[in-house]
Amino acid sequence: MVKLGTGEDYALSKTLLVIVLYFWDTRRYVGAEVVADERLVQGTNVNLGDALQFLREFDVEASRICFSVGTTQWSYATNITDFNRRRMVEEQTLKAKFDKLTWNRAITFDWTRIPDPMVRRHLKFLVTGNRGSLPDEKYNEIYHLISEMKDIYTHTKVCPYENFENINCELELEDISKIMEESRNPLELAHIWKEWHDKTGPPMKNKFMRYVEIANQASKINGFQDAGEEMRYIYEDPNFENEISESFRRLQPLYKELFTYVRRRLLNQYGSSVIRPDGPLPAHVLGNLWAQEWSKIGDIVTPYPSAAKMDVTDEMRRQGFTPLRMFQMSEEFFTSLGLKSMPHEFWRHSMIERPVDRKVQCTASAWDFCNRLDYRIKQCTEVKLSDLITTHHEMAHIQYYLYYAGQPFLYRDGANPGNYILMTSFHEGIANAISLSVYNPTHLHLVGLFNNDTSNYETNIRFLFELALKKVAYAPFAYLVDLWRYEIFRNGVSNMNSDWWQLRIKFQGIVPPVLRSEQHLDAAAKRHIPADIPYMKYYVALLLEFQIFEALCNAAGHTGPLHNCDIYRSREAGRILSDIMNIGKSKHWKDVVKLLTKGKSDRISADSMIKYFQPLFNWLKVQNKNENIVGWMTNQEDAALFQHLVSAENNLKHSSSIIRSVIITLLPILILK
Ligand code: X8Z
Ligand code: ZN
Repeated sequence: MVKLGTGEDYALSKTLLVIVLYFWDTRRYVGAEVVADERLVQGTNVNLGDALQFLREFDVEASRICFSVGTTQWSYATNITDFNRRRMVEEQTLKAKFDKLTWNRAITFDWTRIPDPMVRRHLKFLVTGNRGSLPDEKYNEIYHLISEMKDIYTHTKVCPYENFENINCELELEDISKIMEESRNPLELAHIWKEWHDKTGPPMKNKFMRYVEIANQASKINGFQDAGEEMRYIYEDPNFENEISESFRRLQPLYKELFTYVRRRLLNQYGSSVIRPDGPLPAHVLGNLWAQEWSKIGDIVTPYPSAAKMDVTDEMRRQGFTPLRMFQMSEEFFTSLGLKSMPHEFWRHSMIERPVDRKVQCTASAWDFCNRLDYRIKQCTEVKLSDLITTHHEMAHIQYYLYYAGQPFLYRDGANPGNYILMTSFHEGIANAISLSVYNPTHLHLVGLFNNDTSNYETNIRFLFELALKKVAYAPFAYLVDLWRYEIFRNGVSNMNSDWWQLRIKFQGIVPPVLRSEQHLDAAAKRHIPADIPYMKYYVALLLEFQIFEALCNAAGHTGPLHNCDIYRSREAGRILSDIMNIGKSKHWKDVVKLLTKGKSDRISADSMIKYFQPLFNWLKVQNKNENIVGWMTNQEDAALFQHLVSAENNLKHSSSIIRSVIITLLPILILK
């Protein structure tokens, strides 16, 4: 089953894996060989009839399994009981067995020599991006390692600030995130930051090192230099890394302007004991545990606080909105574009409010049950603007499912996680492009929720600034997470933490608030690292979001600043959307971008994002004109914070301002632990 959103993924337990491996077809290596130029493990069968037969059987069985896994996952997510969990796990076991058997059968074909391009593409999808080539015990081992690292991440609890006896150390990630968003006490923030990073990374470090070793072994068997190269292979484009790095280079000036303005406002808030006027920013004061997006410090840094605010929650409540009305309004947005209504089953089975009688997982998500009938949203909707945006976002995923329903299973979604990386980027790109059209002065005015002057300059700058805290601030983080992983897979595990902070300081201008060493593994404080989930797809999705939005706005005949565009009621925009959604992943992503841009480009690019934020960019340049430096200057103190060879003593002697004060405050804790 396919589920997009913020839901949990359900790992198989260790016991399960043992069962799976027991069933695993040991004919795996029959006829398999590594072909250097085509890289992937493949066999010798080039019979088209055999391949078609195999793919037909695969399609039927994969859809059936997808439906049964989806049904039990849905039951569990909307009614958390032990019984439902057990049923879900049983179905997942069967799916895991099926996945392995599929891989075993797929590699008996020499897909590179099968004459039909569609069949070739299908077979290639079935053999790429998974570790099926490992011998059983190694496959088992890496699976366990990932599941143990995920367990450490999920079960980490930390002690609150000013709790010297270390009692009540029960803060979980949700509580921690809330403190990072809401606290304005830099010492409390540094404490929580340190607690989380100290309790996630170090216990995982050895496991992570072994994981790197086995992942690389699997990729080598598959014909790649290392696991990073295999991760990039999924993008089906040898020039992918260059294209992406070029897009990032283009975004950097905008990021640096935003960074510089935010630093000045943070300096006003916290003073020079916390913020150095020309330096990088410490990771703990940006309203997010990973400093990946900064929207939660809007109250400190957003300009023109008295300009009209786009948050129309109060107005929605005044007008008596309900969750059902929010869903109907979203549906009307899509039908106004000429897209599909939600099917009967959607209204019948979706969970659009938090039930009062049972425990559920509340994170919003959109579900495809793979039977071309059943599509649902799970959302504990509250009457507020952010939930209205989420409703449109999730419904855009359902539209995607509805449009590519006619494609074979593999073009709707891949049988293994590697394969749907780009699908995720397009899914998220489209859903967020729709969100841009809804969370927008023009649209909210048109639907009667925003009753202020939409052309007011300050209102527009304020709006763009708040969005930039989310989107522009996120770009370098989304870009660097996998750069780090590529580096580790390529160069080994000797300086992992200092490599991480070098990238953080280089691309984000972020330093740790307290001393770090090679005992730490701060990248592992982000879920996607222990969970083995690729991250570059989010960077691609970010760029695509704006590229798709601009293309839709052009089709809708929009003129004027891009951020004021609303595609509501544009059949032309709807046509582009349905054309690209229909394709699913049956074509190379470059063909989809070509279609989107009416043949003008086949590249992922930052141009649309820059265009969108251009008025803010101009405004920021004026605001920053008296700054000594736009961006950040690093010095030895910054590097000393994370370079393991530098002793804590040395570091303290040289460090200044914020860093020193935080270190001094935290040193007893550092030493005692
Ligand atoms: O991991 C997620 C989603 C699941 S795909 C919760 N996201 C990234 C993150 O949290 O870092 C969504 C945005 C980026
Ligand atoms: Zn989404």
